[in-house]
Amino acid sequence: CGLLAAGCGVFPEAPAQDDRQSDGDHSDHDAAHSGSVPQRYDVEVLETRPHDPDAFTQGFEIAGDILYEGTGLVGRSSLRATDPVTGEVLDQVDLPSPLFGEGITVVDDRVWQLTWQNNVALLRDRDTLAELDRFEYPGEGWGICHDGTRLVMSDGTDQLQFRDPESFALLGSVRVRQEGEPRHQLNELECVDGQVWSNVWFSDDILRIDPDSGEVTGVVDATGLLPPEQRPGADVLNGIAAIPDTDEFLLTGKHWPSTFRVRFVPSE
Ligand code: DDQ
Ligand code: CA
Repeated sequence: CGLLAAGCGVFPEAPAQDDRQSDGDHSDHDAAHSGSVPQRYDVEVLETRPHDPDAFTQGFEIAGDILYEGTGLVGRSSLRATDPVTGEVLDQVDLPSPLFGEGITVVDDRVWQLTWQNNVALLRDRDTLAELDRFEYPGEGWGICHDGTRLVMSDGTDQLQFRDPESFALLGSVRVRQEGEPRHQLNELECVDGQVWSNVWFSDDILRIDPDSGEVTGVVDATGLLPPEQRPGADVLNGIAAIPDTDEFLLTGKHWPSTFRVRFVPSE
């Protein structure tokens, strides 16, 4: 069984009991959880496409004909406009040191780009990628997506924050629970049809989260997506981009040489 697959026992990141109890909606007897067992999915690979292995992928999103990608690491962070099919970098702006780029999301003619521990979000022009403004926030920045109304942001904890897409003001937050247990280290995000998909750092799980309740309603097991011959030099899975008007996604990872066009298929 996979590390976090159903029936495999305790989650490695499971917190202390009192953390659970502070979330009053979830009692700790099994009956209360039985109605909220997430649907399990496997990954069906439809196509393998090139990806720049130098990219420490932190944000990944398709808007129009462009696959926008944010990269991290100090001195190597960027925002790129790429061709979603060939992976070719069509345009790129670099972040000045010491900024460490994180998630990105497109809102109309702008692009939001988070930073990891620099406490600043960059607002950019979508066409030129040029920086327009900066907004400060507390804590870390990990993933971000736009649900059509709000920004949804992860910060490495078990929470998702909701922010105003114009002012970046904090509107609220929700704690993410899988059968009553917190899921921490939520990373790259993708907003699709009112649901939020999230990578989990150092895990091959991709979660589908109901942003209203914080409930994990689906778990994709992406174990083995990157073939063994491509693993040397590659870091973790990170990068979910929904392909508009399909049920397909592009998935990649940090320093992965490939992007995979995939579909999530229920496993039972
Ligand atoms: N995060 O993307 C999961 C939020 C953080 C990734 C941090 C990776 C640190 C790498 C540091 C390398 C220094 C040479
Ligand atoms: Ca994404």
